[in-house]
Amino acid sequence: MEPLRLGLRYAAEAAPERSGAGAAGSLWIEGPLAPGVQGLGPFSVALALDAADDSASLDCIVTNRASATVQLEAVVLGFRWAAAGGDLRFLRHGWQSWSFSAGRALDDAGEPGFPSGPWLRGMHHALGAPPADRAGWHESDLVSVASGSRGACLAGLLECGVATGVVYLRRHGDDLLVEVEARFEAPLEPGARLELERVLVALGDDPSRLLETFADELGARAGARTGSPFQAGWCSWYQFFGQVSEADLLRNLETLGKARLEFPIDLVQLDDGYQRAIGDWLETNERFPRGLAPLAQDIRSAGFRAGIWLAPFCVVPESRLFEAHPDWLLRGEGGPFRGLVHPDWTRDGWVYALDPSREAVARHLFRLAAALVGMGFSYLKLDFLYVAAMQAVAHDPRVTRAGRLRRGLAAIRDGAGEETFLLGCGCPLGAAVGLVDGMRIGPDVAPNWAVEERARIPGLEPTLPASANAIRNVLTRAWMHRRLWLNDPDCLMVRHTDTKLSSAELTSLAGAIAASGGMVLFSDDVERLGPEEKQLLRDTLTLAREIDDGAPRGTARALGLLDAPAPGGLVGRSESAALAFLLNWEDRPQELSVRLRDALPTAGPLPPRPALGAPAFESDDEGMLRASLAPHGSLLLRVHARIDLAVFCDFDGTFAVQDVGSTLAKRHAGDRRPALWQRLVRGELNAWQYNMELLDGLRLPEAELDAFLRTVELDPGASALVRWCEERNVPFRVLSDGFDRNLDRIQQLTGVRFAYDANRLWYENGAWRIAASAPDATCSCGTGVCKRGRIRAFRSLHPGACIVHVGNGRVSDLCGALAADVAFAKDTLAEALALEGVAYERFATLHDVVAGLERLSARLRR
Ligand code: 9PG
Repeated sequence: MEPLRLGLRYAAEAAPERSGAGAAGSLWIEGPLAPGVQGLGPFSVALALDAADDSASLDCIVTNRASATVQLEAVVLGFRWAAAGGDLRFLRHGWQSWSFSAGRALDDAGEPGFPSGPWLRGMHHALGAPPADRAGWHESDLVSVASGSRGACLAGLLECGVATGVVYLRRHGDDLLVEVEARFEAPLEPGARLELERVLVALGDDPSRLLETFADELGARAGARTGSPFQAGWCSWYQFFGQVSEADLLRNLETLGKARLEFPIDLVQLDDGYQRAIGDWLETNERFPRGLAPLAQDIRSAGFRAGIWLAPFCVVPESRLFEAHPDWLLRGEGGPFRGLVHPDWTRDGWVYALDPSREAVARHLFRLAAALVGMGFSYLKLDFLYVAAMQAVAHDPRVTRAGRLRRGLAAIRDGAGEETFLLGCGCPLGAAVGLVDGMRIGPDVAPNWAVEERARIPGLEPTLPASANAIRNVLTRAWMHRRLWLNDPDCLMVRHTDTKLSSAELTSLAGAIAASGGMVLFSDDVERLGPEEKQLLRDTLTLAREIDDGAPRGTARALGLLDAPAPGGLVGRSESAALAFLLNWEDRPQELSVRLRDALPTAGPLPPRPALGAPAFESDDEGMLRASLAPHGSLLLRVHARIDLAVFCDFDGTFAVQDVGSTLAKRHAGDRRPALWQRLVRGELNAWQYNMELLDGLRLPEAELDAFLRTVELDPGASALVRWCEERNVPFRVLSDGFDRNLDRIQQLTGVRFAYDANRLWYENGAWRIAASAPDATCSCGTGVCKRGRIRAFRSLHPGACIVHVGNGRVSDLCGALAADVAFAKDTLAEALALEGVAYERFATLHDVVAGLERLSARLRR
């Protein structure tokens, strides 16, 4: 990659209403893209270049040297990729959640014209109209990667809420020209100094890997929030849409409570349809007679987290907010700016946008989020966020479009607090990193495969609600997961009624979600689901969680990322297996094949197993898999990786210093404990029955448990152990007779992620409830999670693996230690193993275990 040119787009006078690409009066000036300071027109530009072997980052500072304010539209950094090779394709990445993202041919035609005008184009592109001099260039928002016979090349802007990045690409003979436009679109006062976000360019072999590196860097710079536990829940939208009622929600809540052990979800989210008017989010309409607070309380007492949808920047004239604060809106030509058209939301269809560049608006957003959280909602789905960042006139023109979005989101984050899960939706991607916990990465799913005829709008088809559109982006944006946030692939639907989706299409949606390892919210009327539909739901939850489990970064990669019309599939990896998803995009049956070895080089000896009722398939000695797939049908295969070494580790007293369960029991059931302990010693109770007697029904306030969990410390070598395993692809799993909710919380508090098996814990009607998750009646351990059982199950899938168990207790760890090949032990486990005459390695901290594993793996390699 060669640096080529540095350009500036600007206008001599600040005129925000004219801001935008190639507006009349817009000037262009350029110089060489070279490190150091250069004068360009009224500006001085300082460029720092940090080049490594196959990547470079560029930081640019622009100062206005003139005596008048100038309008800086964009800073352009241009590069040449010499002799890029033939057959170039590139990722056309869209601006916001719903925008089209997929590969295209890098032909000479450039970005296709948009048939429905700049305003609608501006809904999905950073720019409503590209600069006139970009004719013939291809365009991509935030980042792009091009790939051909000679490798791949990435360019992007590490957006942090100042500028908006647009990448332009075009062929030039044998070369590829790539230019990153950092769109600033704001005035720069005399002497003012602007530090732009870093531009990253990189060369490599694999486009997915380059995008993962880009996301790693962006996530690190913008402080991405990637540590939330796996999200599993229910959402009202895709079953009830805008007509949802309180009765619908309560009915589903009740069914979900009864089916808690069948469907392991902990979130119930109310979507659009409850509010009095768009803008008045704290007031409900006649279908929600009791208002929001009692509903949040009902959801929480039933043992679920309460989630709610809102479009915090949207306002309609029917709202009290519009009436009270007409001055809070972004402005357009001759009136308030029209953010979008939505006939279900308002009489005349026009929806207006709040202007977060105003202090008062930021305060309002803060109070709104705080009020919802105060009612008991701990999950906010923030929708239609792009309206705040459209090309419109703001009260304070110095706040850029990305800055408006970021200010608004920051106010919501401050009001909601650190513990609330914020989901971005319809959201420009770059500027939201670091503020949201989850992000919708594609168009809406729908109970139909393709876009409905009546909903078509020329140019918008690939972004409109349709399951095929949603799946496309799940595949092309898989690299963002747990690098920028948790990916939300949008809802799973499993019903066969109230839908036009065929069985094959439903399963394809489920398979794409599962292999992506993203969030799983489902949207069906639960009591109407039949046994097969429930099975599909359960399996999808299990598989997606397995892919997401423990990995600090997303693992899923598209198969043929840049292929048209979309990637052929997706491979997600867990610590010991992979899920390969292969989709027939065609409207007719088709035979498809995939070479598994390319997708997963370390497949183990066991044959792949179909998941989610995948169709029959054939495989040959070369590792080629073939299947006949129905129209829009798919193949989902579970492939077990080849494993030489695996580590299972106890939690209480081993991975963590404290014993969570027994400390709680001591403190809060101290009076009952001695008698129960005697019964346990006498063999009248087994370990799980002891837990049930002690903890099930315990009336300890949630906040008190949380306060205790904050005091839990991990062993000093805990994160080193996890890292050691991660770096060597050694599966690591905590096996605990403790509880899922506590382990999730401790992971969040400590920032150390790990996969685990543990019992279920939830808070229902003011008391804690527990359920065993993997007991084994044939084992003498009597625990809720029999460690011998877990280890045997693993061994059956990975014959030949050397299995290590690490533990400290004689009750729950003994059967695990005996089932493993190598035992690390301390405390009563060490005593028990010594008594049995079983060899073990003694350890004091997990640092000792790391050292022991180092020796063990050296022996295994010999
Ligand atoms: C509620 C819905 C759901 C959904 C959101 C969002 O382009 N469009 O016309 C378009 C319409 C609706 C829409 C997205 C795009 O849905 O994604 O999950 O919350 O709002 O109104």
